[in-house]
Amino acid sequence: NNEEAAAKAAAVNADSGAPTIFDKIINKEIPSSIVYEDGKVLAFRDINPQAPVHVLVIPKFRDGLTDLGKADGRHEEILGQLLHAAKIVAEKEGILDGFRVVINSGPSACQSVYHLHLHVLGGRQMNWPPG
Ligand code: IU
Repeated sequence: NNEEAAAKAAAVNADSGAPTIFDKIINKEIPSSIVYEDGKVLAFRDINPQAPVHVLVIPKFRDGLTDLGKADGRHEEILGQLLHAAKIVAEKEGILDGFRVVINSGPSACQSVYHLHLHVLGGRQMNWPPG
């Protein structure tokens, strides 16, 4: 089932610090549907959307941020920029009335790509608690 698949992916991909597929998306070596981009941040549609709007917001320069659990003081500025970009994405996508921002950090959270990313989800009723 989906949960088992996610857990397996998380285990296989557990943080090695190696480049990820997101670097290829940043470098436009593989195509993506870009929603917002500036000098520091890229936002593109998730390939496996979990809601009518499902956009990933990532730093263009990972700088050790494989996951949020690796954040330290030097990342404060980019962390703020990522959250601000999430708001810009929500505005562009017309979901400012209600949207969710999720960060999966580490294997127990089923993180599968070790390049920090914010999920911006909306366009339907979001339920709580998440799984
Ligand atoms: P997670 O928080 O690490 O589990 O999220 C990774 C997301 O990246 C997940 O929702 C995938 O569908 C998504 N994704 C993608 O959009 N494009 C890709 O090429 C790959 C994963 I690999």
